Amino acid sequence: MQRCGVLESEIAPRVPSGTRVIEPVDMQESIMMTCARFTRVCSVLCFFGYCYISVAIADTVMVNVDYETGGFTSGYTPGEVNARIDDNGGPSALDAFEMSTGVVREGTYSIRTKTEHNSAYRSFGSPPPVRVESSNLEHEPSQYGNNTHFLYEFSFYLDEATWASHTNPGVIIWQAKTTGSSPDAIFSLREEDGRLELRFRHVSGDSNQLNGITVVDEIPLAKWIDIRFEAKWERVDGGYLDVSYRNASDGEVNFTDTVVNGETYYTGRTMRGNGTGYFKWGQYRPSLSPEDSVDPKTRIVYHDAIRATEMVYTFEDWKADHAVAGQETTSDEDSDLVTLLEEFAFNMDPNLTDFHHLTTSLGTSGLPVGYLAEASGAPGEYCLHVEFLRRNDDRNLVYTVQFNSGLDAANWTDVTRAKTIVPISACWERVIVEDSVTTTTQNRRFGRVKLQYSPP
Ligand SMILES: [Ca+2]
Ligand SMILES: [Ca+2]
Repeated sequence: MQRCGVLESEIAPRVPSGTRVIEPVDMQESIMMTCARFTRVCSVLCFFGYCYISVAIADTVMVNVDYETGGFTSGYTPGEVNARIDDNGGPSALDAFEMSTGVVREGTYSIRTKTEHNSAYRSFGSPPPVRVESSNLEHEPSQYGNNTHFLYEFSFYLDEATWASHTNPGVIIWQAKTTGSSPDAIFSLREEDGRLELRFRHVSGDSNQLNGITVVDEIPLAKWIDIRFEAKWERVDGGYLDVSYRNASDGEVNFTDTVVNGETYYTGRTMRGNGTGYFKWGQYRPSLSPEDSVDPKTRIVYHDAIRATEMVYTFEDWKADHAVAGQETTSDEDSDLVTLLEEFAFNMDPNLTDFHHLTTSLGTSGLPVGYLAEASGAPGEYCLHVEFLRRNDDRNLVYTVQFNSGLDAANWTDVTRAKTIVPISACWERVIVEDSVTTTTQNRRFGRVKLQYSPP
């Protein structure tokens, strides 16, 4: 099995020195990059003009439900990945689950669920909420338990006709839970001040109370939304839950933000119950029972690209895989001016003299790059941008971008908010951070990426 943290890359032939990472804009020559070795390496980069491109990406995807087989179980056995149709406790309505070929996030097929104010859309008899859901109930490799770490992904699309009115919908479209216990995490649709929003709720320590945060303020209809949910499941301190999303259907591929406060918003007990954790997707309408209608409308939701990737790769794993287990974080046994920790953090080879910078927008290996680009919110003004690779499978490694008008150690300023985060794979992303100071007020700025590693 491929390990999560390995991004394969190759070195393309050298290209002429005209391939520079710093764009030829007016203030170019006064912008410099520095860091422990930035100043030195930048000039080397511009002289040699190396260009690295990716050829393959490998993650430890434990379950991948893309429906490309055209069936409800997406090639898994019905026991592993399950659409709860009539003969195994699911709804009896024939159109509760359908394969869709007209509305898809990826490939040729997605799954379409429909719910109505009708007992044919119930599951498991009584109690009678309306429920049309699929799950990975018996797919052991993608189940979670105490002290496991997963990235969950799914995409959903709300049918325009059935969602034009959305009073009090209360529809859960994805949830993680242990058998016989209340859910650990829920993505639900609800109305807030006339807007249809996506809400994320989660367990809270010892309490059964689920707290909530808004993930998407106003969900566009007839558009695919991609959700990423990273969970470090822990009964005790050390757990966390991160959520981010993107609107995939308008061409934007930028994840807007980690929704809650940067990296981690919850530390504590994220596991409840003693069962094995699994997840479900589709429609669960707890407030809609045939006997007690709050929202009797028909609802249609599409789901696609449902995945769970185990986040298991650490610096120590990487060191073992590269036969450098005895080396220190600051060592440079391959003599390429890149420390062992930098080789790990930026997907480089600790046994190869492969000093190079990341190729903007394309590369999957290399040291951070800096360049001038137009400032957000200030058309016509430019500022220093730092672009770098970030791995998110070892939480002991923290990346921080800093800017400064000089090289005095006291004046580096952290910028915690990324301008752009583009996922490359489950475990790797391309991050662009911009300086808040533009060339209108400063003609000389420095940037660096600080790496901090805390051994477990
Ligand atoms: Ca090295
Ligand atoms: Ca190297």
